[in-house]
Amino acid sequence: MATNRTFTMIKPDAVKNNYIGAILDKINGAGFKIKAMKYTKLTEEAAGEFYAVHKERPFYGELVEFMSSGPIVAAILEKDNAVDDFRTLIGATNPAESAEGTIRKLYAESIGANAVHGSDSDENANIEGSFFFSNLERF
Ligand code: 3AN
Repeated sequence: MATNRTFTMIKPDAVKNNYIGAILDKINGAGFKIKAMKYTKLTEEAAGEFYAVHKERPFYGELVEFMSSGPIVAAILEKDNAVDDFRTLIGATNPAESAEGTIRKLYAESIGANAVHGSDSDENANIEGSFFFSNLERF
């Protein structure tokens, strides 16, 4: 049963390339409401914890280093079928394989520096949102 919330980060590459505004515009234009948001920077330790599920994957070190390399925008988004619809909006992990018009196709640099994160399940959306936001920071 799908819930109506997902979690996203605008990653360091997209922040550095001045795409925050363009990406938020795509998100709102696709019908997502912002329920929580912050501009922040992950320490290496926090990035390692956030991506702990990928610990055994060969790109884990690179991923942690990249995600702690500069500021990000974290947000909780709301829409019917939020998790699946947001993953459709952002496109495939590798921007070379992302569909035309998707956020990663438009704004990502590479498979690692791929502009945005989107939760892959309702359970992870909840865990990831709670990693960044207290109940007092969600509206
Ligand atoms: P997605 O974010 O599309 O769900 P996952 O869960 O397979 O993709 O991977 C998590 C993150 O790890 C990706 N967003 C990407 O930044 C990074 N990543 C995935 N595959 C690679 C790879 N082959 N090389 C470097 N980074 C990768």
